[in-house]
Amino acid sequence: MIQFEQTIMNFLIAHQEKYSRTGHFLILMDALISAAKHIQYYYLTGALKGNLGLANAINVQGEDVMRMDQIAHEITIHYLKTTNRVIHAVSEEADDIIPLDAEGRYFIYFDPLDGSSNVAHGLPVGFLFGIAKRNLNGDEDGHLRAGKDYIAAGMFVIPTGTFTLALKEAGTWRFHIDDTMNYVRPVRIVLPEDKRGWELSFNAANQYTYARGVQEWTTENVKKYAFRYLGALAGDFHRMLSKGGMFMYPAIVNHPDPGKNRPEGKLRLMYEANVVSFICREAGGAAMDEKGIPILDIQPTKHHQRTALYVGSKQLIDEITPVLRAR
Ligand code: FDP
Repeated sequence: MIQFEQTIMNFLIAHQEKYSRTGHFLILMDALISAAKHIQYYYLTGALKGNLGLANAINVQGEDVMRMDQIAHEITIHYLKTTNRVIHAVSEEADDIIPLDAEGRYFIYFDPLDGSSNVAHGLPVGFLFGIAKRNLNGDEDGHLRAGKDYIAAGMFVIPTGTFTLALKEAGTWRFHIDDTMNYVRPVRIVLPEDKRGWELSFNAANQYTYARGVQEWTTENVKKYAFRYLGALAGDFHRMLSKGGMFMYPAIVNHPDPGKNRPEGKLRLMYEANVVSFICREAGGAAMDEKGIPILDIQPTKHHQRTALYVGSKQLIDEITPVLRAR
C-alpha cells in the first residue's frame, strides 16, 4: 500500500476552511512555496554552476551581494507577481519598496537568502517572510506593519528542506520536503518546557561588546545550558525552536573600536526579527529588543530598520527583560 502524506496545500486548505477564510492566501502561499523550491534547486546545484560566489555588488546594508542572493530575490519577485495578490514587497535585496499590484490584498516582507556567510559552503540558509493584509474596511495607506499585525510568517531552511510556518493565533507548524518536492507531514511545534535540552545561541566573539548587564547575564547563564552558534539565523533559530532556550543578537555598544558599535542592532526588523518572533510567539515563546520592548509591538519607521533581538522560551525572555529595561 502506498503511504500518502498530508501535503502543505491539503493542510492550508483545511485551515482556511476551518476559519472560513478566502482562497487568496492559498494563492500567495503557493507562490512562496514555488519560489522556495526554485531557490532550493539553484542552491543545490549552485557550486557546480558557479552561483555560490560574489556578484561584485553591495546591497543596501553595505554588504557584498552573493550571486545566490540576487537569484533568490529574482525568483521570489517573479512568483509574487504571478499572484496578483501582493500590493507591495519589501526585500532585503532591494533598496526601495517594490510595488506589485495596487489592487492586491497583502504586503510581504522577505529576505530571500538569509545567512550569507554559509552560502560559499553550501550550508543552510533561510528564506524568511512575513505577510500582512490590507485594510479591508476602509482606506489603505500602505504603511509598514508591526509584527503583531502580520497574519503569517515563515522560514524555509534551504537546502535542508524544512519549512516552518506560523499562522496568526493558529500555531507554528513544521513541514519537510519529500522526494516529489512537496512539503508534507505538518507537525505542530511548541517550545519544549524541559530545560535540560535548552540552548543559548549568540555570537560569543561579540560577548564583551554587549551592554554590561547583558554581558553579566550571558556569562552567568551560558553555564546552565548548551551553547550553539551556526552564524545563520535560520539554522540557529530552527535549533532553538526545537530545543527551547534563546537566540540573541544583542546591540554592540562596547566595541574596542567605537566605530564598530551597532547600538541599533544588526538584524532587520521586518523580515528577520519579526519573522522569527512571530513564529516563536505562535510556538509559545516571546521576543524583546534591546530596551525590553516586545519585538512584535515595534512600529517600523523604515523598511530596512534594524533591531537587537532576544527570542526564545518565555522563561528566559522574562529573565532577561528586566536586565534590558534597567538601562
Ligand atoms: P549574515 O550576516 O551572514 O547574512 O542577517 C544576517 C545574519 O547573517 C544572520 O543570519 C545571522 O544570525 C547573523 O547575521 C550572523 O551575524 P554574525 O556573523 O555577526 O554572528
